[in-house]
Amino acid sequence: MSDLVLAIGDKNLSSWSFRPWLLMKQSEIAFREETILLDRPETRVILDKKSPSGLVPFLTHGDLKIWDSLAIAEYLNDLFPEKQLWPAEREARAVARAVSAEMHSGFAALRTVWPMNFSREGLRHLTSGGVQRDIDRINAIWTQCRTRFGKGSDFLFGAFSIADAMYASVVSRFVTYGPVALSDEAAAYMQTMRALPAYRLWGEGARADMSA
Ligand SMILES: N[C@@H](CCC(=O)N[C@@H](CS)C(=O)NCC(=O)O)C(=O)O
Repeated sequence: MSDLVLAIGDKNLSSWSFRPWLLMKQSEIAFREETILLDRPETRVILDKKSPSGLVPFLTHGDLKIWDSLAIAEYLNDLFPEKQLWPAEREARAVARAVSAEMHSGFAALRTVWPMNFSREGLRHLTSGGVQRDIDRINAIWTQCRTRFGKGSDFLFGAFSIADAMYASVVSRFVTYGPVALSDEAAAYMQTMRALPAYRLWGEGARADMSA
């Protein structure tokens, strides 16, 4: 049994949990998952007791707890250097870190107005309040990364990387609230992500959470 335990929220809702979960599944890193259902009367007490930040996701490794999606990804990169979770080439790695940090700290309008609702499609499409600006910026990022670093491959930087995991919940939002206008490269990238076995597995979990 693996000594890594990833605590996550509901698969339908918890966009931050989705990122390290997808990274680990897609990179074939063995782990056990622990679900802490959000928005329940008992959620706050459980999170305050178990999670250093009071949020999910957090990763437990022995007596160490690492919280925050991007820090978890960095820790996994340190633990498993052979998996090359960041691109091997220096310039690609620098840009992959930049777009991952931008996702982590930005796109507030998209994240607020279009919250992840993984199992739903065709929800009302509001692009006010900065949402369209966020969509345009993400379209530019996906297009530029695919064109400059990911050409001839399926992902943003060639092989699947932390950057792809960081943008996975945007793919889900575009499905739920779209269609959105994307370049051919960005649209193809979305399809690649949606077809990943790990992405689909998360979707099955999201639908199961909904019917629980
Ligand atoms: N910056 C954090 C954000 C984590 C976060 O906001 N998690 C949400 C769920 S997606 C949460 O735990 N909310 C607690 C609650 O709803 O009570 C990360 O990257 O992991």
